[in-house]
Amino acid sequence: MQMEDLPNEAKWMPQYFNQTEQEALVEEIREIASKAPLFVPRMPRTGKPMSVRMTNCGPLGWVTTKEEGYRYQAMHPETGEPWPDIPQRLLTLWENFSNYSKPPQACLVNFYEASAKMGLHQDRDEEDFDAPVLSVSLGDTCLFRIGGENRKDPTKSFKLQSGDVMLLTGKSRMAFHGVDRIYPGTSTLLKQDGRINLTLRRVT
Ligand code: MD3
Ligand code: FE
Repeated sequence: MQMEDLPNEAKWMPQYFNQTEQEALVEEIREIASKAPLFVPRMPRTGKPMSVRMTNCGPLGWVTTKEEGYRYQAMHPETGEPWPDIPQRLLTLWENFSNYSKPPQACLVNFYEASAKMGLHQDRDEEDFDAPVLSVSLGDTCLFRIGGENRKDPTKSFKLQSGDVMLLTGKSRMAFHGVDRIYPGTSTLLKQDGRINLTLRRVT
């Protein structure tokens, strides 16, 4: 398997999941979204909608609303139901690559339509910054950008394709990162244009 080093100790495993595994993952995500529907995340205070839609699986899920802002919680913000379980193949991925003793507590599912993006940000709503973040890309290719711990640090851009896995560990855990664009029509994995990103995390 090829594993590429990115700045600040991030690791990139292009095409880690093969076509069959990607199809199985999409089916598992569909089942999750049927129980825990995609919701529109809203910026704290302004209530401005983000362009991605989200859901979660695992004991905790990341949510954001105008009134209560960014947080992890055990229930879906609209249905009030607990999140579905994290699929076994993602728990196995975490066991194989996280180098962390405890299992992930949250798996955020981001769905990007062709026009969606995610601005440069840091992930800092977790209490445990020692645990890595593991990310899986499915569907259309995107242009991903990662920098350093300060917003002004230089960034590096590259394309993430369906089946790619990234491990954010060490200094990269606090790196600014974002998704600048989606390239619609670059994958036939999903029934529609768009991209799914899964992030596995430890929260507490
Ligand atoms: C670098 N997701 O959910 S995945 C996010 O493609 C998020 O949906 C993007 O940023 C996406 O917070 C990027 C790659 C990723 C995930 C978490 C990171 C990169 C990261 C945490 C720290 C540093
Ligand atoms: Fe992030």
